[in-house]
Amino acid sequence: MRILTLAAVSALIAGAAMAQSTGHAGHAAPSPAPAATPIPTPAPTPVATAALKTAEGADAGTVTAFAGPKGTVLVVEGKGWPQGWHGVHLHAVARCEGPGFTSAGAHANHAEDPSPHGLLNTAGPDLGDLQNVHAGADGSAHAEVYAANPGQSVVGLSFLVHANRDDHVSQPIGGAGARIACGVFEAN
Ligand SMILES: [Cu+2]
Repeated sequence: MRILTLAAVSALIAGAAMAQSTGHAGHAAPSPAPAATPIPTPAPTPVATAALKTAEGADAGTVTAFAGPKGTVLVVEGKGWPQGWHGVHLHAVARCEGPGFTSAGAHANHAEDPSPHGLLNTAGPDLGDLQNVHAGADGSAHAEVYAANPGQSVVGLSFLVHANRDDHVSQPIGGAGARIACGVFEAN
């Protein structure tokens, strides 16, 4: 019976590995997959834009809306926001009058769809609910948030930025606090 030294075992393992890789290399190269039938994918074009203003009328950035089959992607480019997290929502009235922006009304479609507020509310969300957006120390915010509003246009709605983070559960606006910036969606 042979006694294998550790070195011999290592050599055997290495040899086996080499044989394996050689075997793989010996296989015929796989033929390229047949070209898939191209699915028409037009480049997304924005359907609406909202110019955000603070209560004092200062430029607070823009929100650009892209309509998908089951909802709307909103590209948020904020500026001059206080550092930290901010609740943002679609509000039902396309009117942004400072200082409190109460002119923008409640969340979109509260009246037609009485679901409670909150993306994480077991009975929610309402149709104006969106993900929070974070602003950096320089006041800029860059995010994409998604509104699950199939077939509904954001034109005729406003985009509201709140002072605080939305907890996605509590009523009526997740504790998001004051309305600090607002923009009306205009069709592109
Ligand atoms: Cu709101």
